[in-house]
Amino acid sequence: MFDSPHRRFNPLTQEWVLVSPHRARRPWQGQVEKTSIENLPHYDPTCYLCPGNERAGGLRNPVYTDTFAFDNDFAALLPTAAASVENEEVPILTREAVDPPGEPTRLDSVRASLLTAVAEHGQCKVVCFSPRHDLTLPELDLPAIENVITTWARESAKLAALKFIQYVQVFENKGAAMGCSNPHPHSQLWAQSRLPNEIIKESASQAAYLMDNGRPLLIDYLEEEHKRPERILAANHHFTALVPFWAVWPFEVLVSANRPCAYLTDLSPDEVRSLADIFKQITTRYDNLFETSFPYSMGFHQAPCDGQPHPEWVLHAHFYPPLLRSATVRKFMVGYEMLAMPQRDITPEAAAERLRSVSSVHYRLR
Ligand code: H2U
Ligand code: ZN
Repeated sequence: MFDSPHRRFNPLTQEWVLVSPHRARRPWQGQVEKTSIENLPHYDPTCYLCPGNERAGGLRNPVYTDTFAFDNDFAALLPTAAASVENEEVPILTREAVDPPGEPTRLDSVRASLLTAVAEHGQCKVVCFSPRHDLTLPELDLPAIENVITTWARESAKLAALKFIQYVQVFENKGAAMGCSNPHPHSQLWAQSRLPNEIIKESASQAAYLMDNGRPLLIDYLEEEHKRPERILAANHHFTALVPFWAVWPFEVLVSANRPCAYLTDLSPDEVRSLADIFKQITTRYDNLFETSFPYSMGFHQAPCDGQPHPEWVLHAHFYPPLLRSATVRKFMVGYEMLAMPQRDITPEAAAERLRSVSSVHYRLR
């Protein structure tokens, strides 16, 4: 069945993807990506993220020695019109102020008119992985990756503690192909007062599944996948990495906790170590696939921080890389994908096989 065109269902988003395996060999004469610059300096005096340098907003970075978190100078979300929530002098906006009593709090329940707009408040942070300008995640050693994860957890918790925040998105855009503005290894946190689209979908699906089956959706899914490990890339006691059955991007990867857990802060030190190990393995295999610094957008899906328990939620990360065939040929989500539904040629099983077949030692460290 998987040799001919078929559709697969994503139970997290309740959306379908079209798979056309017979098309994987079609010729390509379109755009090729530039390969990334491989020889960066340890320190770049013109980089706005390097230690001690001045940022675009005029503030100066400290001479940091491990991770470094700061308020985004060009934040997409603001706590109030102009104030920073970290400034104790300024009154902090509360949920009540954002959502006056009696007002709907979620976008899915806002259907007042055909022209609907509601205020969105939030805070955006940038987290640098390392003072080194030239090291990406797979090139960091395990303790450094653990430190990145605990920084994400700590910064998420600080943002989630703000009364008006309902959700914290941790993500990394890596590589010029993904619109990343600077090769200095960094990630972002966007915290906001209402749930974003993907979280509305995943929340509803996971809650409904738990209600119907008495078990979390992703726990059942992992059990199913572990029966026949054709899509599994790496697994340890606490986490599993696989190309999901319903993957849209050619080399999409899902990294899921093996137990229900809502937030990055729920992870024990052992679990953080396990997650760092899985991250290092996946990002190393990515880079080795085309012997290039593999671009992607990656991010964690944590439960909403709405003060409610979330037994349905299983903390996970999605990796969405754009490359298809080589370091220079990417997949475009255009035409049919924009107008109808996502479509892929290479099967998730074939993608997993290719990722498993490359070395687990980074090509630049060999
Ligand atoms: P990317 O992860 O997509 O490269 O974005 C980098 C972020 O860094 C971007 O959101 C912020 C931009 O607003 N930034 C600063 O906060 N200060 C700066 O000096 C430059 C970039
Ligand atoms: Zn730098």
